Amino acid sequence: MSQSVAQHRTAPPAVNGGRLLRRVEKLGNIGRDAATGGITREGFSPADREARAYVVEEARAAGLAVSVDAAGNIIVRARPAGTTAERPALLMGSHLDTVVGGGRLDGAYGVLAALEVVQACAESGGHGRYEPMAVAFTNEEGALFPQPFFGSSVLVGRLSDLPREPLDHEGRSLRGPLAQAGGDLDALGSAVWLPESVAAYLEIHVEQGPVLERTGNRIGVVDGITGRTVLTVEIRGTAGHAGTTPMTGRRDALAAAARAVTVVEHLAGTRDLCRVATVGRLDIHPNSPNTIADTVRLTADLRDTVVARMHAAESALCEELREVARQTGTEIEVVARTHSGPVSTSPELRALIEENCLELGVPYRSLPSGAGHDAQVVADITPVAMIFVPSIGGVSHVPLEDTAPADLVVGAEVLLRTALKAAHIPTR
Ligand code: HGY
Ligand code: MN
Ligand code: MN
Repeated sequence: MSQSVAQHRTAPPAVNGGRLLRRVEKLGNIGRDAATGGITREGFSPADREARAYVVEEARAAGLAVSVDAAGNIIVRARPAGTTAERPALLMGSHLDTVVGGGRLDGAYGVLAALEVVQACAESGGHGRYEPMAVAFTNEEGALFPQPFFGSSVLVGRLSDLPREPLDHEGRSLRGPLAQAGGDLDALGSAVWLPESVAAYLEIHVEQGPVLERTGNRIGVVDGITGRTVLTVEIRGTAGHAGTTPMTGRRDALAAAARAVTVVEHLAGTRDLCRVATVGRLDIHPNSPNTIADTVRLTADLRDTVVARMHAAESALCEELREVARQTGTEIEVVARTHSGPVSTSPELRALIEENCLELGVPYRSLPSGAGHDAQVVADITPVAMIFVPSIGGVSHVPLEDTAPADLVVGAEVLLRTALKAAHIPTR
């Protein structure tokens, strides 16, 4: 082993399972609804800030160096920048924000497992060719501000994909909430990383599906991540009295929205133009029982692993919406679009994950991800890999989302060993 690869070696890094599970438990109480158990920490909300503060506090208490970039991403490393020879990062992470009423592991587990790996490396003192770092990306879900993958998009430099003034669903600016998270909308360029500054990106995540549980595997080696298009559609009609306005001549935005929701469902259903298609959010104005709605905003979430199918589904949707507008006398406009392409993960990193599963005697299998992840954005600048752990009952984005504690710990162990091998740091 050359001196440059391993210096000041003490015991090799090891995951502290108890510490990881305690942090998962604590973080799982932030933004939690006592009645339903659901977690609501929309990106840049007060609950999201509370979760971020907890992770920063834990990292600093562990003696790690913490910084927050202009996108609000939290970066954790063993030493402050400049105190060791700058080496490319072996980046690991995920997100702390959640959907409304979601689970306590989606994203959070990946951030805490990455923190555990960086802390274990710092405690062991091992050095390698790359520097293990943890990142908590901002606004992966896009629950409040509909710019999903905000933090990872900035990190890879996709600034032109983002609106100049990002607004939430009610039209409020991101500027203030981003500043409260330590970011700066006018300095996003300072948060962009050059490809040569990252050697690889690893993300561990709950599967959010049934495959691992059904097939008796404890680790999922993700081979590809689905593409995803999210359209925000605005339907404009005319408000009126529900009792005195004749049916003929109405421009009922909610009746038009009802047709639009069915159109979206058929894209993936009867028409099989894409794998899945969902309208998950509907904002109605004035949302009054005895008033005809004049404005409705809805989100259409289309997914597939084939880019051409995503494009076909999107154009079919726009064509059908023009027809709905004609039939209902409303105006229908796509007011925002976000596209995340499907990506394949790195075969070399996948091989390392499989090697570690064999060494640990942990059953594993490869599988695609139907969920989107920051990894598919970070793939713009570096090879990526994802490790899944089983979701009990295959559910996610709901309060019942859960994973066996032993699976959370073994997943972190696989992440640690993969990071060490990828960073050329000797393992046990
Ligand atoms: O929607 C997704 O696939 C992810 O949870 N952001
Ligand atoms: Mn999610
Ligand atoms: Mn997630």
